[in-house]
Amino acid sequence: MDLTQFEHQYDHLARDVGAFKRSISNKLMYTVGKDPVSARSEDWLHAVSYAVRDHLVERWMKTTRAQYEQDVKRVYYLSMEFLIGRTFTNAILALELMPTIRQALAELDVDADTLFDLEPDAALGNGGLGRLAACFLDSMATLGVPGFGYGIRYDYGMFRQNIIDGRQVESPDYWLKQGNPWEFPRPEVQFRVRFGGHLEHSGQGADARVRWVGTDDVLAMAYDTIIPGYGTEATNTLRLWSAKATEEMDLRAFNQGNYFGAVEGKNHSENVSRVLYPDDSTLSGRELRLRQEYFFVSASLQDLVRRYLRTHTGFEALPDKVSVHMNDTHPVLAIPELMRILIDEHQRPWAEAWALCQKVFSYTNHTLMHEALETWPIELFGRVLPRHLRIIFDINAFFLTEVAKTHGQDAELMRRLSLIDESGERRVRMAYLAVVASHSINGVSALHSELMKDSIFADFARLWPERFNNKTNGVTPRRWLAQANPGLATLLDQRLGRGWRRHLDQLEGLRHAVDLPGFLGAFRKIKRQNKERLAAYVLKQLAIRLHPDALFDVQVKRIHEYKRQLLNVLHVVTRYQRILANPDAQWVPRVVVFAGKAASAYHMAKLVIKLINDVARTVNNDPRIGDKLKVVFIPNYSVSLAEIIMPAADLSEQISTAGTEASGTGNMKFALNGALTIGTLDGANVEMREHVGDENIFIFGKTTPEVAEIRAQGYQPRAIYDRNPELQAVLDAIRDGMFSPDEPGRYQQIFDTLVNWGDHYLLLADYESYVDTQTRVDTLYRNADDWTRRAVLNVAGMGEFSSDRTIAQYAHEIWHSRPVIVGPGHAPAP
Ligand code: 26V
Repeated sequence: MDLTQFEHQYDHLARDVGAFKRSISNKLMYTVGKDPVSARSEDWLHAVSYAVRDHLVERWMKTTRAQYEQDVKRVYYLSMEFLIGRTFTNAILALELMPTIRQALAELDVDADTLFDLEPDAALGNGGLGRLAACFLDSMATLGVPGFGYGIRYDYGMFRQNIIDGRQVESPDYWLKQGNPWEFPRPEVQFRVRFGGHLEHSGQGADARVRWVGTDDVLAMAYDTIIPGYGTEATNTLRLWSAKATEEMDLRAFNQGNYFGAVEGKNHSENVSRVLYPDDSTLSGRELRLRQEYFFVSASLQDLVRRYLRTHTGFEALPDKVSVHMNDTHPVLAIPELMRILIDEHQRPWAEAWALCQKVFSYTNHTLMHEALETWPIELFGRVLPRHLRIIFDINAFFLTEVAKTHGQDAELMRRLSLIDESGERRVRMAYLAVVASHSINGVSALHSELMKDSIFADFARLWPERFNNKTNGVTPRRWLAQANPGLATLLDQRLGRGWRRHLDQLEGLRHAVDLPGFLGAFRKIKRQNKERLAAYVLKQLAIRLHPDALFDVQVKRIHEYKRQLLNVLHVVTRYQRILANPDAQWVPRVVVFAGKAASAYHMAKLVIKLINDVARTVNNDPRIGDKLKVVFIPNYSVSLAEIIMPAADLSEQISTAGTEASGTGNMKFALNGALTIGTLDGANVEMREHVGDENIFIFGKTTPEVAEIRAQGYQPRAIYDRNPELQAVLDAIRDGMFSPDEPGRYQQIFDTLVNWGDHYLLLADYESYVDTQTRVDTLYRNADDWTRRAVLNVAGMGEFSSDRTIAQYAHEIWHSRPVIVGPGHAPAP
């Protein structure tokens, strides 16, 4: 069914404002239980959410039935994180109901935008990896890929970031406090998840059996959320697990009058789904984290095996009906868990179980950063999951024996390939387990996928080159263009029609538009309005006035040394000093925007936040500077904030050290919204350059091979400091307290890191190239038409970076799944 038919079918609905008014009023009274005269905005939000949700439910049931009838292969996307953001607007757009809902609410005397802003983000993720999972769900539903997301329903999502006296202060994100109208609790869907205990062995040879006994158990209860597709009736399900105690109370304690003691155990076991680990930079190796990983993976595997067995006998067809995709190594326990289920619960022979695993699993790597690679001490692992440790040892023995058959007894090779790291405290290497068990291992950009084969997985890539592949990331155009940037969406609709929402390649059509009279002006006007929207937000939240004519230069992402927010700061200070030295020159006014969270224990990242805020205070209050330069750090970066920030950017900062950012997806969101990129040849920037054209992107800095070469030669940042007086002045100013007069030594450490302690991320090596490129940015910005032309050509080139393209490739090349057909022909049975 094409979009026009689809629109036609829902035309009657789109006009039926009256029906929605009735539905909203009914929901308010009978579901929320409020009288319109006393209803708060939150009550209205819930009422209208339920009214909208009803329409999704119809599609959901249709899709689920069609999936069963067609016995399609299902794709299970396992992820510890789903960074969904808000659901309401997204659902309304998927249903093409925006005008209807606005009208219905207006007639009920309720302001729609006020309601939109009340919805809390579902912030069940840290950053790129979690947001990618959310974009993938959207694309799977849109393409009709029969997909299930499986994850954890954290009570507390990503912490809220407050900035107090320039420093990050975290507070808990209790996103469920008003209730969540989008989820369906499924108390009837519960699985027992076991921890601890010990193993009992019986039988010999083929009859050998292992019993895992004496365990400490938790129940996993399902909560379902509908994932609507766009321009289709197909939907998918996101199933999140919440921990429930196996016993409500310890009755003995209760009867002895120990009421608190009676629920202690319950609280303890339910802690497993309490809170998202808000650290994406280091593995802390905490027991609760390992428990979380096993908790959701065990429930998910039990659930999918049960679903498979409802319509199949035996496991022969499992690989034809089930794909299990692991989003990074966090769900890797799915491998020994499937082995356990097949061997211990269904008495399948070991070799058969292993062969099935290798056909079912696939894995995406999202980082090469050593600190983030997951390994678990064997002592801890064996205490929490003794059965799984045993299975991993067996897999390791089997695998190394196979290797020995083809490669001989090369002890050094065995040591390197082993699933157990034997240097020091013995640890399980989760990434290696993922590689050994998966038929497909992919990276997330062309560069990253190559580096992956040269670095962490080099030995494996030699063993099994055919397993390794690339799937360059993408973003969903529904949220990141249609929803976030309604102004640009309308302009595109006028120029290109509405098809770009599902076929982002159609943006190519903009290439001709740049020469049409009035087009550049119309485009610029929209950008200007988006900048005014952001400026209004900043004024309200931070009481800082931004001039929308200034160049909006934006870096928003997690704060991390490899992402080099500090390099950006070095440029800001350079510019500050240049303006002071030459106040009457024709400066291009700039607003430099930062946002992002630091992991709570990441000292350097937190110090960078403080520095940004100190620089901002100094610069913004310097009367000699005025509107020539403004610096803002916007607190609490989140999906909903990104939806305001991305469309308002002129310049997108993607400046990680070459070879460190696996892909980036913010880079794509900015360009899609008409920002020009200043960036290194890192991650997906490389491919973005190919698609938007070298003339339309500002590339600077050392390349990956140059970075390697510099390090190999013995990098000397101090030599760069000594040779470049302007850089020297900048670093000295930071070190000597120009931005921290109340504590002059505050940034000594930052100076030392860069100049004396090796500058691990090569900021000084890229400084000059970066600052020179920023000057080229100014020059181009002076010519408004030239700038806008290039901005439009960026949008035009972004078709490739739709997550629909990415998911189509996963479906075709990794999962071998086919779309479900949901349409009038498959109307629900009575
Ligand atoms: C790492 C860790 C480390 C240990 C414990 C908890 C934890 C949680 C999350 C992570 C995530 C690190 C990987 C990550 O987020 N990678 C990002 O993935 C994006 C999507 O592929 C990609 O665009 C970014 O470049 C990459 O940094």
